[in-house]
Amino acid sequence: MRKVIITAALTGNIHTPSMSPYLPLTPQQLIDEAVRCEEAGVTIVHVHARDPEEGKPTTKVEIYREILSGIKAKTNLIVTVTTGGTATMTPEERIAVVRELKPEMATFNAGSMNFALYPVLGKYKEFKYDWEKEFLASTEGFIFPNTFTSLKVFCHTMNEVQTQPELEIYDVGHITNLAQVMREGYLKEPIYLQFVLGILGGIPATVDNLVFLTNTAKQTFGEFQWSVCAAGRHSFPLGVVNMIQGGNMRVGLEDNLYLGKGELAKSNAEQVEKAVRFARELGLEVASPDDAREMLDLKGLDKCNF
Ligand code: KMH
Ligand code: ZN
Repeated sequence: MRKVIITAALTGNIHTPSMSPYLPLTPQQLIDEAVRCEEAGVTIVHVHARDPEEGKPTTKVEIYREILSGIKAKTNLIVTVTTGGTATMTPEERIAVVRELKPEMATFNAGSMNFALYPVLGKYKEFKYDWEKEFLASTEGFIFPNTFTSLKVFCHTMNEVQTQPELEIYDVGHITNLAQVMREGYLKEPIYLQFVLGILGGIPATVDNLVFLTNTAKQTFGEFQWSVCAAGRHSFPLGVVNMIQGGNMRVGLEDNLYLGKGELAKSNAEQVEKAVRFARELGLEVASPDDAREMLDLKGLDKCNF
């Protein structure tokens, strides 16, 4: 029976606290969510940290350390740490969390793009914290910078500390970018791709586009393993299509706050339970963290620095 990797992206840096009371914000809430996700059968948790006071995304390595060591103390989960950073950070600052904590996996965003959230401002009238409105509005002028120079900085550190990159592809040109850094010897096989569909600035979330991305990646790389994460209501349908076509699935409140139409998910674990049900209905077994360590050739928790 084929084993499928289910990832839960616990909080991200897109959604803000006023959008859902269930969005985990503090280190303890993130650790508790990871434990609940493991109980629900998840394979990997993807972690962003937030400032515990106001829930604003933070890049402080010490907060990451608290979250990652808390998750390690209570679970056997693989953690994929974000390197998305913030608008003003250099690539060296964005990769600092990987250099310090040496996780098994970390994100690797494969190209520059507009990354806009401002249209949701029309949906929310009141915000709990001042920063939320300003942050969402500022994305109208935001370019997510991932130049070839920064891709090489990310590769350099990840190779050095043996962290497996999860290669985030938001549009078809990002596959070309990865092929180029691979040709130049910076990126090594085996590779793990995450197709991200439905971001305003990236490829729209449709089945045709997912198949197009998968086929283009197959023509470019040959063998690889991959997952999909799709924004909002597209999360479950495209996740299921991807499992059918041989890939893996990511869920979580980072990408989608809902469990079904109009129903907020009360925890990441509710979405994991739903993804596990879909996988089993398709005759797939969900990979344990140790299965995935083997499938993705990861170095193991004992080699992390947290
Ligand atoms: N937030 C997703 C759209 C990262 O953390 O570096 C993509 C993501 C990237 O998860
Ligand atoms: Zn993320």
